[in-house]
Amino acid sequence: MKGYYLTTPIYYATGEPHIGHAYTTFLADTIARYRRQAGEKVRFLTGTDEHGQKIQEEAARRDMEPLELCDQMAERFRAAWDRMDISYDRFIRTTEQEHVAIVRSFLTRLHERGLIYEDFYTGWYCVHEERYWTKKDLVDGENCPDCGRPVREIEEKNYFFRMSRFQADLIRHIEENPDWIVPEMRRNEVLGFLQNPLSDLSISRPRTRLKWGVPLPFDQDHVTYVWVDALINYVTASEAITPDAHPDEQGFTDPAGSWWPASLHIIGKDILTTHAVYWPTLLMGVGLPLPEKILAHGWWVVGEAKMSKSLGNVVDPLALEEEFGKDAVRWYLVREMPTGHDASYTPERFLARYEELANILGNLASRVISMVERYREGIVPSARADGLHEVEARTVHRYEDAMESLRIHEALGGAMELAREANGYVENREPWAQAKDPTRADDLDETLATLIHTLTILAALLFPAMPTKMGELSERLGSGAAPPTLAELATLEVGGRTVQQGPPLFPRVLPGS
Ligand code: ME8
Repeated sequence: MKGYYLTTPIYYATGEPHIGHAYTTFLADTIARYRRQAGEKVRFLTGTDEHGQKIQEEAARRDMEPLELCDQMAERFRAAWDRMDISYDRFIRTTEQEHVAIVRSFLTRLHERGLIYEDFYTGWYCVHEERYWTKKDLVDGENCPDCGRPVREIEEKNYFFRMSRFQADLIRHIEENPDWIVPEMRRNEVLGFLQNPLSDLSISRPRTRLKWGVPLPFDQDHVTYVWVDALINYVTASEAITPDAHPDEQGFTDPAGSWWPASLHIIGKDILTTHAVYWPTLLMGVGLPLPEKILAHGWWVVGEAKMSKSLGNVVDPLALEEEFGKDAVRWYLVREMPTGHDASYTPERFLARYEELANILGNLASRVISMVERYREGIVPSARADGLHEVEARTVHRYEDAMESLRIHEALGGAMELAREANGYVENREPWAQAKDPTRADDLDETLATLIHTLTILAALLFPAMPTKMGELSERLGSGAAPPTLAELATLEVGGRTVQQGPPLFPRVLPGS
């Protein structure tokens, strides 16, 4: 049954989706659609992270029950993704019964394998980041080094997972699999972190302090640390383990027949340690195979500033969607950020990327279709269509290579270059002049057939990133709502198709209009 199983982080059910969440989710959706287009069986997972202190406190602040808040926020995320055409196959919520049962059997298995012990913990805790710090980590002796908020000093009994036992195995795995964490700088970051002795991981919180979580199966007075609970979501949704399975049962020893292991975890660089250190060691602890790849992408800032509620500069993808349409937002985010690196959102860059769609791609489609209508009554001539053959072949080849290596921005940028070349071809061939001269009818046929050929390829390459508009384009080109697969492009014939003009694919928008 195994096909391509890819995941996004499950987002905290405390705030509204913003362009950071949207970016990760668009990237995942683009990859999922690319894989499906290639004929692979795909499982695409996203969802919400609903336990822990952060949720408990946010619910109290809003005078709500935690579950009420989670119900509301899970719906917001789901609605946002539906509006943006996200083709997820499963939306998981960590408060689901099934997930809770699997967290408990995961922990029972670790416990029965002697990998969990009790100890006292003294240290500093950041509620916002849901993590412990030692004194030396703190900024100015009292603030979280990640988010800058004040930490709390606590002393309590915790259960610990013997993470340190797996340090050597993890280092070996990373060294033997150079592409396991991409990009390389993130892999180096993890290897650097692993140069210091790995401590054991606190996996519980006393219920006296935190009620909102999954009770430990072996001590009801403690709940599971939210990160352990959250990471297990990837296994829950893989259907490797049935909720009522005994922890010695098959799923843990042989996940064949399920979606596990994940083909790709897509995350932001902020949660690299949890995914590249906690998660693989926990999996080693229960005996499950490790995910095949982790892509840790970069960070969106707004102008020069960190995006934050307190600065009031959080960019709402739904507001952009309302103004420019979903595909323009998807395009901007995935095309603008070099996969793996940081990027800065500015309204000017957004407009520049939008204009690229309108002036290069949209304009090409509209002028070519209108010439086929005007000069050939809307029927694509059955003529040679290889006027741009070389650049098309090169683009498809590079596109595939970039998609396979997860340089998604590069794949999209390459396709846009092909559209630019096609515009240049129109200028060179001057079809309007060819149309005026009856002796050049064959030339005109060739020009038009070539351009429709190229546009059909563009619709296919850009479909994973912009499914609505490229589906529309494909229909206008007479290829049906689903553009051809990459394999089909090699033998693409466009002669005889009927094309049809429609309203501009990317209407010109005046700033602030
Ligand atoms: O960390 N730039 O959830 P979260 C780029 N629940 N990506 C960003 C971003 C930004 N400015 N801001 C957020 C959690 N993201 C945990 C995850 S997984 C088992 C548990 C994206 O709501 C990016 O993918 O804080 C980042 O890793 C994620 O949102 C964090 O979402």
